[in-house]
Amino acid sequence: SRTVITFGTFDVFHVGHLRVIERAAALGDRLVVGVSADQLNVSKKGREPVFSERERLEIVAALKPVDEVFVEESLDLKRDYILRYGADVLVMGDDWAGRFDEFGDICEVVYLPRTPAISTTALIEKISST
Ligand code: C2G
Repeated sequence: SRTVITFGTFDVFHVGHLRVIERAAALGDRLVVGVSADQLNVSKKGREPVFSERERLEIVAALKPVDEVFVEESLDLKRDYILRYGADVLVMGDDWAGRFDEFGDICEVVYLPRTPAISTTALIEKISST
């Protein structure tokens, strides 16, 4: 059986998140999702997520295509996570294209096209301007 792993913040969960998760799941038999820790977000994006890691984890864990979730504590642990969860495929949206090619020695690396015109940042701007 084929295990797929993907990572993300999944803050203010939207259809772009759902679609990448559905397409990732379709590439294997079991989908494991690493949800970025709050602290990782502060260092990565310079702000706290709207929803806490516990809330984001709870939402992602409840999705039908998702078999297992964990907190992604650091971007530098990707190789460890791939090995720990026995992933055969690493899937990321193509905003990360090329960034994880180094893991091609232990798994297949796939970048999927992002859903156009939707992002958490755009949503936050839209909501705060109304
Ligand atoms: N995504 C998408 N379409 C959008 C928005 C997001 O396909 N319109 C995808 C991203 O490409 C990513 C996933 O949804 O694969 C999660 O996106 P983010 O929550 O923005 O994740 P990010 O903060 O980039 O975290 O280790 C990597 C990081 O933890 C990824």
